[in-house]
Amino acid sequence: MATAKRKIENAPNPDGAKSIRGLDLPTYDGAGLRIGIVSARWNSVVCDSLVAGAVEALKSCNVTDIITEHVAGSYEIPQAAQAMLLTGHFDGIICIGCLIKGGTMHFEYISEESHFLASSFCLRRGSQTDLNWTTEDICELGCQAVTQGIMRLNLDFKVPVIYGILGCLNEEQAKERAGVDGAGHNSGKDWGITVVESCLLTKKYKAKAS
Ligand code: DLZ
Repeated sequence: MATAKRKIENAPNPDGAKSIRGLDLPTYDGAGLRIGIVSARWNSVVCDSLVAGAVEALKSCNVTDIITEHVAGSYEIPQAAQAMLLTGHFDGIICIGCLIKGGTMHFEYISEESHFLASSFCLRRGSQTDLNWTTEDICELGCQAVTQGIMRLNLDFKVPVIYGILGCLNEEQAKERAGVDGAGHNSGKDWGITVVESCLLTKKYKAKAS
């Protein structure tokens, strides 16, 4: 149940410009919920800050049963979350990772389905042969593979699996979205509140369905 009191600040528009965008963050009572966090160690300065933000938000919602696991990179996150979910212990999972575009085309490596995605980009562009990757394409490609894995888990396991994967063009952007060095806003806080909200909704409708 949402209460009027807010314990953590709302998430601003991630691009910093004045707009109506952003997430309203009420406080929920998540006492008794069992939450897993699976975080990548790639770009650990960013991911550690996101995990800390998520834990802070969970605790502000009275969640005490929090188990955090680490994997090497974002690519490993969906499978690790699946292993955790198979135990039946968790009411919800937060997946945390950070993909930063570097000087190489490495976002392609992270994509299990890169060929499928590459061809869908070709089709969208009306070209069969030349991808002409832009920075935005590459970022989108890497994120899409992880996104699809995480979405599958939501529907297969019928519990909330929160998408906490930052897709950033550079380190500065990543740090800002993780609140590193006091910059920007820590998105991990949003994900902590989001998982509680979604778990409570799931429990409410599961109770009605049974
Ligand atoms: C290999 C790689 C690269 C180049 N960049 C990132 C990144 O920016 N963010 C991230 O989470 N992981 C990265 N990885 C690692 C892959 O996710 C994965 O761990 C390896 O390809 C091994 O499967």
